[in-house]
Amino acid sequence: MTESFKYGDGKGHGGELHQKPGSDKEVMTTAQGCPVSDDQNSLKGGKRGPTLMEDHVLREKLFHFDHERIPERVVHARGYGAHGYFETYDPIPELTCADMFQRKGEKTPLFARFSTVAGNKGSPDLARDVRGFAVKFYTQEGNWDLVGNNIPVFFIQDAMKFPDLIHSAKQEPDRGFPQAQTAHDNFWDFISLSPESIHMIMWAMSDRAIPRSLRFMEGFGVHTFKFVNASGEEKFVKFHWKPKQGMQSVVWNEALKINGADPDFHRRDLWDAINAGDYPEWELGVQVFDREFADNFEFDVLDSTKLIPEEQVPVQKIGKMVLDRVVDNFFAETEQVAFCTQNIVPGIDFTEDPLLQGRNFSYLDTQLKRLGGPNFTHIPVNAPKCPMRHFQQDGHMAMHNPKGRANYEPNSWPRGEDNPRACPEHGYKSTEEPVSGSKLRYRSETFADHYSQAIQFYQSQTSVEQQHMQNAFVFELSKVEHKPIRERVVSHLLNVDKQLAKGVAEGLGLPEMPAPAEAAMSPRTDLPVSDALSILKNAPDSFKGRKLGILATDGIEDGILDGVLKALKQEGAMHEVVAPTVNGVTTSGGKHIEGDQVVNGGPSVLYDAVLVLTTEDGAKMLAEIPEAKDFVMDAFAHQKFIGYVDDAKPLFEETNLLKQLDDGFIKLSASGADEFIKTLRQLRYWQRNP
Ligand code: HDD
Repeated sequence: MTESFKYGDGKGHGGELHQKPGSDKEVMTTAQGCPVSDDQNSLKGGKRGPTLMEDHVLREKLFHFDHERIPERVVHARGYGAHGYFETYDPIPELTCADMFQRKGEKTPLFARFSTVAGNKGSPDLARDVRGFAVKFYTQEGNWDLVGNNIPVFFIQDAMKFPDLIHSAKQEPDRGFPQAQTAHDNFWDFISLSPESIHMIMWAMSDRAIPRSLRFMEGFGVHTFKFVNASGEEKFVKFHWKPKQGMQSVVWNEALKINGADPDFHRRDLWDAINAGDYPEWELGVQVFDREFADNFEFDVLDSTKLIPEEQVPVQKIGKMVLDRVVDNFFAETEQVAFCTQNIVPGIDFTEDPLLQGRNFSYLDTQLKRLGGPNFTHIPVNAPKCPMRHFQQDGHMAMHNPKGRANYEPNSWPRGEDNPRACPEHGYKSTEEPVSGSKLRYRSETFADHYSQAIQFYQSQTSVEQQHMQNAFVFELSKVEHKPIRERVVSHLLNVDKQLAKGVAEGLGLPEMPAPAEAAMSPRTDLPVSDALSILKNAPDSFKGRKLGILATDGIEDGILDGVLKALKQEGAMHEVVAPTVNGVTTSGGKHIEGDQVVNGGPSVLYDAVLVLTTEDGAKMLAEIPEAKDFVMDAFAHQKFIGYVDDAKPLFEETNLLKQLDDGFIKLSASGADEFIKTLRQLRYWQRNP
């Protein structure tokens, strides 16, 4: 709904209207404004019908309902958005004349949308998938759309291959499944025949593809762009979003269970955090480098399957994004937002990256299909917040056609707001770039190294992360039915890491090791480890923004509960009480604590850590409930910290955990809450190997 016009406020198009008696603000009307007397019964000839064609209220209601859906996005259909602002740190006029970076502390409004790629609109949030990270900045010189992902590289080097990549990743066309997952033959067939995908596939099999929260992931512009300053000097730039909340992912078994327990896990988390005033923030960082660096860099900076390690070109933070407002209406904003990579502003320019050039066509084109006409820029979430003056007119759903007589150039009518002209001095100028050469379909030799950065990525992970990757390959390939495809993937892994390939081959029970895939260039094994590529090496030292699940029964000690809740609040963390009934529990002191979840509705996978707060009788009762047993056994298997009181032991005994109490179990006393929360800052007890 637009900001200026709300249905039924009587201000539609001509200011205040005279209100008829009885037509107060609560009276329902048709879309034409006619008051409705009954919206539950159709108009009939006789009490039992037939229904009359004359019923304009029924016809309008059904007509509109029949047309509620628009085509979902062909990729990134499942997404969630929020409003916020970008705050500029120090001005950077020496790098770019982009208006939003010129004034310290200035706030630029923005809309961000996060998404999974492969799944349809109703698919679960915790699919193993790349996450879209798209931001629309409403700058004073037009909208800038930075349409990135949570992974800094891409599967393919040329936009020509995009439809093939996506066809292979989505449901197989004959059977229409699997949904929202790449664990199937077509995807791995394509990957195994496209060595350029191997670097990205290492990322996709890493924990990056199963983030704990949209708030806990990095974002990347992926391509190399250009910054241009007022004197026309240009530099290359890569964009990074760094979450102030720190990075965190789930483990795969947890992801599978979250999808069942709460398919909306990520969107609910973002909604809850913003509504609770815990606004997520990301710093925008730039890697800026010149042509000389680009010419000497090991890889082609126009190749989107490569990154530039932060250790080689540091990330300079230039501002931060704060998401502080949820949408009023999901469809109006999140569904209708139309990101286009071609939306850039003076001070920023494209490079010849062939993936980016293809995207610039595809996004504009797709919005026409999705939103039904060329006037999607009139939809409030897409409309720039700066003045717009042009001669574009008419078309479907034109909400504001230009005023005045002039609608063509050149014209001799008086200049003014209604009769604008192009301005060579201040208008957008593409950077000058000499272009020559024969017309040809070609992949540059400088794009030919497909394994070196895959090796570097793998070597930069901790052993826990490497193990997760190996497990992910085994899981995905175990769903592939055609054995030669499995073998072909392992043949590529042999070029990345022999141990990894061996582990995957063993996990799949391959009868023999295939020969390594032929490589166009011999892979480099000497690229230095880049710590920035690991999640765990950069884990936050805080439980802020995380959630503790408290499994509670009647009669629990007030002192312990109060201490934990106080310490959580101090840390900026949240909690939920999981109780035998959703009515909650009564403490030994007689206090009533509301339940947030009932035991079979709040499994421990929904929480970052758990606490079992019970009495001996309570624990015995929990020991009889299968879901309560799963609660602690899953928390244990997912390497979570488990707080407990001595009385919880019958539940641990029943689940065989009593023999396995390790340092990830923390016994709580009335004074131990602060220590407990401090321990939770480590987020997982990785030493516990399931
Ligand atoms: Fe794309 C949507 C990110 C390559 C064609 N893409 C889309 C969205 C994101 C990305 C975040 C969702 C935007 C939203 O929330 O509405 N895409 C990327 C990244 C890429 C990339 C980071 C590589 C660096 N995409 C890419 C290529 C093409 C497309 C090469 C086509 C040549 N992408 C599309 C699209 C979508 C889209 C079909 C679907 C819906 C939409 O655009 O608005 O045009």
